[in-house]
Amino acid sequence: MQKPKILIARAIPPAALERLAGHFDVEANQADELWSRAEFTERMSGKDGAFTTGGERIDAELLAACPRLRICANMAVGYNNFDVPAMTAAGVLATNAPDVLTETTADMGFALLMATARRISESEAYLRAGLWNKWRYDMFTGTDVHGATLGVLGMGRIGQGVARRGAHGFGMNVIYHNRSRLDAQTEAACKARYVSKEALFREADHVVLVLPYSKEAHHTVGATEIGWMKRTATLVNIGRGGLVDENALADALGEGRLLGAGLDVFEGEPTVNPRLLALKNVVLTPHIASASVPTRLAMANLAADNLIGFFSGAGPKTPLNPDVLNRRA
Ligand code: 8YV
Repeated sequence: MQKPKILIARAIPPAALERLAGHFDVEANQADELWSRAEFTERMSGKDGAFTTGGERIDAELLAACPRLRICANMAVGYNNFDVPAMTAAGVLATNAPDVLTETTADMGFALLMATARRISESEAYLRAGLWNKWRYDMFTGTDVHGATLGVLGMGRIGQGVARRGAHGFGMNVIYHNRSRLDAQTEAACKARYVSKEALFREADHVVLVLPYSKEAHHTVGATEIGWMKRTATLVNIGRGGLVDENALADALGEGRLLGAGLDVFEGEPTVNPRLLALKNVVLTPHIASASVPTRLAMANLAADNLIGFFSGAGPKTPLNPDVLNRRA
């Protein structure tokens, strides 16, 4: 029997590629070329399945060009690159890669929070530039993390991980806002109190954004929300760049209306708004929140499990539109 044909859109850990090659007729991209939309569509057109990362857009237009396609497995928990309703309509299964990256990503949220509050990047740049010639009482004085109020916007698995770190590790007073309130047991485990969005921005000393991106969530944090924040507060974004109006943020950071920001994701990434690059009080990292060696391997293996499970009949582990499976059954 012919093996299903799959496209692996980007370079992936070799161990995951080896597994996939054992099950499928694989077209890989270990050279990690960035294909144009036309080239990606062309390569996808004869495939039964695809291994995608967060960057490949799967929408009605692409699906129309790929009549054989039955599954796209994303190596990311976020799936704003998928038009899930269009995939469901086309009978194409969508899967993502949740859970395996929760703690690693929460670690990074906390790392950015600390680096921002304690001005780590700015002070390191100063030292490396050879400018450090004496101690001063107010040199790079930042703000405290321990005992401060942590506001988590988006209290899914990763948000809860950030909240637990703050509450249990740093004695923080944790408040959160989410589309729906968590059950009492989960709130207790995170020692977190539910507040309105406005109260979160007004009360928090450190705000961490961990909500998924959708059109409705575009610029969740704009001039109004930033205006609610304390001048001594920090903002961390490990969700998606589009959640924040970067120009409003740059205005506030530049005018001293906010102490600092820690950003792992950007509206036009990998291009970064030059206004952010020019500011000292912002810590910038290139979308690496899930980037530990074991976690990236686990994410790739979960995407591979989804492809292998789907085609073997055992079933995918983390389907986003399981209706597609029921329809096929
Ligand atoms: C990925 C992420 O590394 O999982 C997500 O949603 O943002 C990151 O962990 C990125 O999307 C590339 O796949």
